[in-house]
Amino acid sequence: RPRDVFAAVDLGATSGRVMLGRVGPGILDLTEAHRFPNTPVRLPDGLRWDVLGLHRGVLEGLRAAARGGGVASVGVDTWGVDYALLDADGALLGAPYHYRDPRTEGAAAAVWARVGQAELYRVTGLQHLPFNTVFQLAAAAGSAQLAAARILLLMPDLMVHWLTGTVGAEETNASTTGLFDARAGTWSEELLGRLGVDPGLLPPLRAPGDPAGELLPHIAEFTGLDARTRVTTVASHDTASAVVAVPATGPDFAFLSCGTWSLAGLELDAPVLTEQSRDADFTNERGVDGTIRFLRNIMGLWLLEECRRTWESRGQEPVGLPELLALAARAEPFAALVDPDAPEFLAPGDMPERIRASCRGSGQRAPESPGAVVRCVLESLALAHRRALRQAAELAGREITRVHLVGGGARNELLCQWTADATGLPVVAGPVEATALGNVLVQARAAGLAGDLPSMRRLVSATQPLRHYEPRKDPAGRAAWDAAAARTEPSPRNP
Ligand code: LFR
Repeated sequence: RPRDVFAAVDLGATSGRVMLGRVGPGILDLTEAHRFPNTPVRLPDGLRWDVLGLHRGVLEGLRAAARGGGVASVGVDTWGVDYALLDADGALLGAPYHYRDPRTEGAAAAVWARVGQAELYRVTGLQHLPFNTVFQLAAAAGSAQLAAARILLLMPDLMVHWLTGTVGAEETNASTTGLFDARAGTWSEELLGRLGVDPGLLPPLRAPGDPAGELLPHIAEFTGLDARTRVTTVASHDTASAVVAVPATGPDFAFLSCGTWSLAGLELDAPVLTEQSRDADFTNERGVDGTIRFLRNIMGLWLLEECRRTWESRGQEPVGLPELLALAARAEPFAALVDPDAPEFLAPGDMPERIRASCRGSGQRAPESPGAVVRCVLESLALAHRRALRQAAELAGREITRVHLVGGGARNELLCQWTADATGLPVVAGPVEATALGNVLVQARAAGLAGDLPSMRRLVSATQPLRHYEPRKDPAGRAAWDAAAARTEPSPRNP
């Protein structure tokens, strides 16, 4: 069988999967080889990722992928910012922390004492998120673990290291650390020096499309993959892979990558590092081919997923998404709204109660029934999408004529319709599997089977099922969204 299949390992905050993609002229198909849960573990000293379990899931997935034969290459993407530390022997130093672990509280102040917040932004272009790698490292300062560390590997780079034995730092993900110079596209030696981070910890950069090595013999043996199977560097930050597979056919688009997070923004040629952009909490992350993903992180469907987990753990019904969405569709419109980005929503725990507390705190009636809570979450998210996209267009001096909503959220019809209504823009929803498709496309391109970004996007547009949502046009409907938008204020900037 010809070797024309690409295996995309895509690890998300709640599950991991190995997808198989085939690419050719007018062809882009994706099938799932294996899916497994990603369950964080709370240890006495914090919330950790089960990276050994993830590695096992990857291996089982690759073994399932090998059964059909023909796998030419493997690529790995995951969420951003989190890292593992290895010692001088290459051994893993403890289970990596989860970005939702609260140990970073107060760490930003230690960083800003050395490099002011405004200056940090001018170099890195990153929105202040308390869990950016730079703050996690500040929280770890002085620990025995950091003292023993010789290599820091971001999550996808760790998975690649365990498959190939090679070390590298893929640049789209390196750009989420807060240690990377957004303009130069390299680690910032200057920041590392001033923050006291050993530059030797950070591996050399790799770009999407670069070779990442061949499978280690025991991996080839366990999975049944041919020992010549390549591992290819992809846009290893999941959001960067998702943006590759945005099915845009023209330039004036905005993207909304909706999963655990909503990443709302624009693709630009150069970073926007202005004070206005910092004030509006916009981030400049690297995309493929030197592009910049100019976006805002919005708390996203985490709010809904965490509500469902809370209800499920109490044996409450319903927890199924279709049932909850049907209830939300019938609930009273705009009864209560929250700022999805309020810091109190970040950690795991009782989400319905935190939402109610936030509503009471802002003088609103707290949503009681599951339908009312879900309506509150989805309307609040749609309004956050509106605010972020309007600000992005203004800050970048660009016009937006349509919104591409990709990722799991594209299945959520209420979220798609309300995003169209709130923004007043047409929303093209899909593909749901944008991240895995972007992963596959970059591998296929390295093998000579795909072209530049616009042509990869045309292929996605021509082959993947998409749904179109038009914004409501009736004046009363539009006025209701405008009034709701006026009620929602952005959360106060972090101190
Ligand atoms: C999405 C994502 C976001 C990043 C967040 C934490 O999965 O990668 O882009 O801000 O997770 O890493």
